Amino acid sequence: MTDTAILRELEKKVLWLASWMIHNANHLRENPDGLKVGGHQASCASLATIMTALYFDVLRPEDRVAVKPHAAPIFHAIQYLLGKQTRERLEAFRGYKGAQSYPSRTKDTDDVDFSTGSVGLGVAQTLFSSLVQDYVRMHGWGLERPEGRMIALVGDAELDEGNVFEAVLEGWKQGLRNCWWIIDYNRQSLDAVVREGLWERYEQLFKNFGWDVVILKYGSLQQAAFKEPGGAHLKEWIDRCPNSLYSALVFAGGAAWRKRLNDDIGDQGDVTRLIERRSDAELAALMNNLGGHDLPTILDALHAVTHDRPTCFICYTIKGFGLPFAGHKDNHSGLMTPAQMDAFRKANGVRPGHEWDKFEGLADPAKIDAFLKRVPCAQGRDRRLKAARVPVPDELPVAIQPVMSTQAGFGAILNEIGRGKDEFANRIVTASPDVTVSTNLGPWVNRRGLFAREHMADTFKSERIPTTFNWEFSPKGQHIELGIAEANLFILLGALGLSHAINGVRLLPIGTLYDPFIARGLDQLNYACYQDARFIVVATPSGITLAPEGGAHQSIAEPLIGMAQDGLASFEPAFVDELAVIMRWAFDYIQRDGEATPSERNWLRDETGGAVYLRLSTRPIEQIRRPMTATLRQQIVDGAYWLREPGPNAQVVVAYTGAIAPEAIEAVGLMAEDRRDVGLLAVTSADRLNAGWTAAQRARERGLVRARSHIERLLADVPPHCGLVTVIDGHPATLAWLGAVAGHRTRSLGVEHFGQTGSLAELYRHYGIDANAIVAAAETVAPGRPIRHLKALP
Ligand SMILES: Cc1ncc(C[n+]2csc(CCOP(=O)(O)OP(=O)(O)O)c2C)c(N)n1
Ligand SMILES: [Mg+2]
Repeated sequence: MTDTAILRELEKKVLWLASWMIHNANHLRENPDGLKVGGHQASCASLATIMTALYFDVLRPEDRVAVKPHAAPIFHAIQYLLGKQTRERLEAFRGYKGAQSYPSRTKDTDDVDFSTGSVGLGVAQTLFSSLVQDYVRMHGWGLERPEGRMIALVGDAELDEGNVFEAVLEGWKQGLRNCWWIIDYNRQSLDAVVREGLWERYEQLFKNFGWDVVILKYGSLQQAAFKEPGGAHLKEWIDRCPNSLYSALVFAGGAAWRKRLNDDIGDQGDVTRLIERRSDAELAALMNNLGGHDLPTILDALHAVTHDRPTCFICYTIKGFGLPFAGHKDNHSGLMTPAQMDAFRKANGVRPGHEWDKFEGLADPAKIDAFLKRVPCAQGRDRRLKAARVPVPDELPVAIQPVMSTQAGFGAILNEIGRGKDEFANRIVTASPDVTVSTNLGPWVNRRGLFAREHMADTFKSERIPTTFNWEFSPKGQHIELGIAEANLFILLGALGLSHAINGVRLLPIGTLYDPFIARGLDQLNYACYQDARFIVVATPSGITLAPEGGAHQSIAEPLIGMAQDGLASFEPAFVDELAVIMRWAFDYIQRDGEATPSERNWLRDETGGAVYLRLSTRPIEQIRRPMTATLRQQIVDGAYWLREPGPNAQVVVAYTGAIAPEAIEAVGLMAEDRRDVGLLAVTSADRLNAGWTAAQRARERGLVRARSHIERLLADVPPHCGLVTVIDGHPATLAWLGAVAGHRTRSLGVEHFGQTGSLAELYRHYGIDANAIVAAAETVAPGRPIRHLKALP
């Protein structure tokens, strides 16, 4: 048996197993909820041949792949044959702890390299992973391993997603190498058949950005038929045939092909004979033999790439190839009926009861078994690499000015780190989408330089023109400057933040952007977190506090995003000493990979680690001179501390977050004469406070009656009658829940509308988060005599 013959058997097997897995989940397994299970049998089928060629032959252990979301069952079937997936998980496909509907790095157990699901993101992830591989190797790390190719199996409709092209543009700027995108050009999306001639646009586009483009249109049967007399006419007909008609004829089968071909070109002698020489089945096989379903064509094309240029393969395929609904435009969610499945089972030579057997129905099990054992990509160690943690200094020194913003503090802290020659400073890599200077990364970049594969001098510097920033590129630079596409920033952070697992080399990535533009890359941020990538994102400026900067740049929802985003710990410090503590913790936190058991101290799952979001501000505020004690440090990280502890008879507590601190402090001062024992709670992380509180409640409900979260301890001695006013330059709901912790009457101030420009005083008054508004709110939740310092409200 030749290797190609074995691969043909495996292709059949893979399609059978994927189809059976989906069938089992829908028709055989009990699904009590009345919900559709689904499974994308058609989407799987169009990639079955390409994935067979790739996984069983072309891939090398160092290559990494993002599989089109809907081809997950094919992927799991392949891993099953390679001994990396269990039958139990296949049987539980889409069920509890079963194989996932879309390949998942974090939830699947069979070596998923990159998660997919939100179309377009996995595609871009491979591109940025190639850049990160270059970054790592250019810095002299990981050279003991061979260079891998980062490969995306792309659904053609994924190319509708703009993020793919943002990535292509960035890849061109950065000198992308070792990246393959294999497009499953089945000319179908979810709803319908795609526009004619898209391949020509793609071909031009990719070539424009420096990619090689390889088109796999005709399979080897077709190529042979084109050489027969009349073959040229057949080829011409195929080339002219609209996508929809081709799909419809694929669905209709051999007799329909014959009729249509005879009607269109059957009067041309040679070609008539070419058609007539074939039975209906043979004719259908010929017409269905597109490049993407022809093993020899695919293998030749993939093996022919011996260079490192980025390469796009446009592979003509048929959605549902080999299945009864092949080519039908409605097949996306199509499932084979039990009768169709039975026929398919027989066609595959599978006996009832032997559906999961690896070698059932295969021509030469012993040979195939031996072949599977030597499949190149399954050789060697784990695909998930490990990298030691980079030691983080106990403290991050920073010279704190009497009046300073958190953004300036961030720049100053990194500038200090930038002086270092140690491993810690060397492993930091920063990135920014064209806001490097305006987010205060300038001093760091001056020290550490920009990254590029080739040296590029700063022309201003070489021309001796005075300039603040040294914009010099080199392979040793530690800042990756991106174009203004926040989507790319988050995908890059995802790739940098997985370098320990993909390249075996740990990086400490920091990305900066303006806070409102988190929304621009939000799905990418979610995607990076979903993959458990580790990075620090610094968003600044934020809120309405950026005042004259303009209404369009104000952010409201981001604190809530910070709270709700899984895998992301969010902070919004007010003072630079807090920021230094949080950043030190963050550098450690992003490297953790321990157990998910909550700590009894704060009920957070801190040992698991995660990514970190810092919401900073450009507002210079008066800093507090104070010693940084171990307790304060811990409380800052846990999410809150008393800036002024409320007395035993406290009538009002003000809880604030971030740059609005001076207004909260002022308001507390204004109330001091008329309300007793006023407290001031500094909330450095609403996210962590809230998560700890929720976890502690859950623990109590499960019987751990003594479980207490950090916020519960902080509020434990605040008398029940005390009113609570919360204030943040962001959505008021961020802190509103504080009232529910111990049942205090609460009024939450924040920003619900945005867009006005002006001075800080004007805007804080306009949106009702100034000292006056805090005092007025306090009066409503903490009755008593009028507060004398309450200024007349406008
Ligand atoms: C961001 C996003 N939007 C929408 C969807 C829903 N969706 C799933 S598959 C699909 C069409 C995919 O078509 P294509 O990439 O050509 O794959 P095929 O099914 O043809 O294999 C859509 C719209 C999604 N998964 N992600
Ligand atoms: Mg498609």
